[in-house]
Amino acid sequence: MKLAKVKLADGSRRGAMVQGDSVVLLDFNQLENVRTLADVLHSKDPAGLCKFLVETSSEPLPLDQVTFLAPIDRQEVWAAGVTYKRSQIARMEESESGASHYDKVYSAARPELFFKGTASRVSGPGEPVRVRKDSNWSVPEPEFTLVLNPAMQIVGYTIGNDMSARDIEGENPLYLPQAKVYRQCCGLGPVVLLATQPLDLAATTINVKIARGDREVFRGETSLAQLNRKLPELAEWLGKENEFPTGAFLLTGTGIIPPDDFTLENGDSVAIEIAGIGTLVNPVVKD
Ligand code: DO4
Ligand code: MG
Repeated sequence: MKLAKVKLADGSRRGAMVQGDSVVLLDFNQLENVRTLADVLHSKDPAGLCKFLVETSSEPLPLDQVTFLAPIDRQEVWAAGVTYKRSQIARMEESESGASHYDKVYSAARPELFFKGTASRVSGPGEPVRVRKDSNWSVPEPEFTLVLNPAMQIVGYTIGNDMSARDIEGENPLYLPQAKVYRQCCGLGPVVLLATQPLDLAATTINVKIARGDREVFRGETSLAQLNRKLPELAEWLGKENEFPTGAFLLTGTGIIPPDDFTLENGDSVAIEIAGIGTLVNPVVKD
């Protein structure tokens, strides 16, 4: 089951279930303790609750009659790093001083985890993601993303874009928070796929296409089979000695990195497709 937050033609924002080519609205006024998509995701039985919340007075809407919003409420956004071989190699090449750190963290028991942002820094489908003005080498990082409830259980999956300033990160590993966390630094959406079925890692492919005008300037592909960590292991490390009363999103790292002479430009468009979830498209701004 796929859940979303959508905006309707009259400007109202609603929770919804996506079924094929249509969107079924949910009525969040039926239960006192369910007001947001996060309340549904954090409930004991999100799928059962959604069926109960279906707004029977509305007809399903065609997908093109709604605008998909980032599926986040008050959760924190975190990210894992250097979880694919491709990322380990790229980081070691970009950073003279940090190379050994990236080398070691790839195989260390403790993964790299960093704070990526708050809902205020997240862009939904179609909203701009940003390249910092003080960066001349920035890339999108297409990442399979876990939706975690306050008990740190994986309740769903979505698509994440961990926008990254490679020059700032490469200059000094201590600049990582500035390379990673700034306004519009993260894309999320378009839907949350409930984690009710076991994942087929090899079939969960992650594709990115970057367009500049009508030209495709980069495309890449990987799959979860290339991920060097187990998904529950990443969630468990995030939850150690920490509390997430409003839940969390955890981006699980990138396995796709464009060549070193590639940087995003103002006006580019980034499309990330993950099999079984959908496609997250964002325009890029640098202004
Ligand atoms: O250590 C740098 C960040 C790594 C990262 O974001 C990734 O591998 O996806
Ligand atoms: Mg990343």
